[in-house]
Amino acid sequence: MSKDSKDKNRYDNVAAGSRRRFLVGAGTALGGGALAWSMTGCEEGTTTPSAAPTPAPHKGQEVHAAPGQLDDYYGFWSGGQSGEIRILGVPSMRELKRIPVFNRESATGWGATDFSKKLLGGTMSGDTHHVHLSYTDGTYDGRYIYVNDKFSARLARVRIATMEVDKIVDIPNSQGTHGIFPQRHKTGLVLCNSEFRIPQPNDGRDMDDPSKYAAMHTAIDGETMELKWQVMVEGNMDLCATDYTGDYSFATCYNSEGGVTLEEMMAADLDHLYVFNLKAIQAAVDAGKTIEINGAKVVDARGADSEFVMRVPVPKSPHGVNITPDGKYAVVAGKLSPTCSVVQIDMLADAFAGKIKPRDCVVAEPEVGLGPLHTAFDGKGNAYTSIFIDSVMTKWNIDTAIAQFKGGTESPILDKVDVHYQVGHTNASMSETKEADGKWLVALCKFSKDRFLPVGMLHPENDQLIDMTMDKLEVVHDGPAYSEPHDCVIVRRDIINTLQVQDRKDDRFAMYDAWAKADGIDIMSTNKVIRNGKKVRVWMTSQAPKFGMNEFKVKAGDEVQVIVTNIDNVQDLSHGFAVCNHDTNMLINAQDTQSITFTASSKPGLYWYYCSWFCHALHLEMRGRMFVEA
Ligand code: K7E
Ligand code: CUA
Repeated sequence: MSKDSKDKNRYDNVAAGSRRRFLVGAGTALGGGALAWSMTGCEEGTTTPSAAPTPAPHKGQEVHAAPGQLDDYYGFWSGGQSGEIRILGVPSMRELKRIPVFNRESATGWGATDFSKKLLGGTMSGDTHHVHLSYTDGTYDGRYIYVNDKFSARLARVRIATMEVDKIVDIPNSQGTHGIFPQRHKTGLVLCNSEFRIPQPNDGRDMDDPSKYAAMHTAIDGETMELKWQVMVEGNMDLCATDYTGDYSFATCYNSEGGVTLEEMMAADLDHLYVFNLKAIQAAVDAGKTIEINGAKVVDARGADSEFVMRVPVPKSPHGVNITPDGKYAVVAGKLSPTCSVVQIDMLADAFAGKIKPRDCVVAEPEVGLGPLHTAFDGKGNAYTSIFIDSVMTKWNIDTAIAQFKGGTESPILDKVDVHYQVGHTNASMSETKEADGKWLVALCKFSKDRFLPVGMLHPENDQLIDMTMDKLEVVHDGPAYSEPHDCVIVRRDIINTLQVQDRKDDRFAMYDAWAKADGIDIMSTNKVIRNGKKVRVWMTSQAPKFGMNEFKVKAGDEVQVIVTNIDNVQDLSHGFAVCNHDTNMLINAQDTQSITFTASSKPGLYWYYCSWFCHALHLEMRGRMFVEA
């Protein structure tokens, strides 16, 4: 038997055995067998590549982008523990750019420049899971990208015009900030879930008393990036969503048990979808009915349902929550239940009013496969759910699922396609807007196993592209990805408009302008060294292929700040500024200013500085001498 068919059999056996169980408990398929299988699917020791059979020619949309041909969509991928955001073209899946966010990046100097250091505050790593764009009137407005940091409970914003981070905010009273979602009716609040429950306040009290732990649903103003309020709940929160009207936000709660071990967290057969009533919360905040914890205004909504929070019971350890493009339903993926729960949003008001029970708002619960995680939509009434354990994408019809829940006999399941392997997030073109267009679906697979040349112990992940325009789903591209994108959004290209040269409108420029004013210089033309005790400030221009200054002098151990303005006014004419043997490099785009501060070597001598980004035929000559005097 070939290795492929052996693995296929093993997969079939595990999947078939697991499907018999409606709910998955600790120690059964997810706890033991299937997950363990997914980790050990390959034989031990070295592997040799064995390619899958060549697929039949694809009959759907054009996938390949020929040289010079532009993609129809931008894909914004989170970068997981790399701390970054990535931009891909879809459908070619070509990686176009990485935006450093919470990570220090050598190429651009992000995390080393003065501005980025100020934003990062010395925390130089991040775990980005969820990347979402700002909205106006139910669709993307092309202004901002928001992304979470799960490591250190932060929210960052990227200005789309520059594709650079312009704000980072710390989220207090939170650990494991995971699901985030901006409001969709306008650029309003960005809601952020803390996944890990902690004592409130977390100051050494109640450390080993989980009954006192709580989690925060936090509202950040998407315009100012300031903290507005927090709602404290007892259970942990995972994924986040907002409706299309500004009335509600949602959070899945997989640990309603309040457990602190795996077994405890998986005990209950029903957990919750938390529904947050944003107007009631805002009214309480406005009326001062909040407590203050570490400077945050906190609405305490622990325990029972109230005007602020309602708990809709759903099976079991739910993960993703996604809103249909028509705004009618929230689809909650069961994770440890092979079901998705469909919650009808316009029934929630009656449940808040006590006229019906929260569970009455669940209008469908189709069985979609083992380990459902996230759901995308085509805008035509169909849902596409990623199924982790089965390694499939399941296409199902929402109306048929609702009819089935009422007793109908037609199966809502329309198709299942194998993906390779263990898919986490999925998303589709414009899926999270009212303009969902049903063109391209991606499956972000956590494991790739035999799909690529072996590259050592850590394999790439596999971001697979699926054509969703035909009756049958068809995988049309394997996209190896470095660790570890969780989520992505796919955005029509006409929505994204970026600058070709810097417009100098970010907060950053106010900082440089203030320094320039203090030093009495013209930032766009002056080349000057200004000494202030042990501090030296160097103002310098750059214009291909020359820096405005061929040399400057400092003293050993000086604190040196170099501020470089790129006065080239040409698209893609970027320069770098690197100082030899000083761990110092930064990128300066056309018409941009960047600054970096470093300590001059304790060893007197000559240190060249040079342009580190290729800019001109005489790029190698674009350099100068820094003299470090004793
Ligand atoms: Cu499902 Cu962090 Cu969105 Cu990973 S989360 S998959
Ligand atoms: Cu300037 Cu290379």
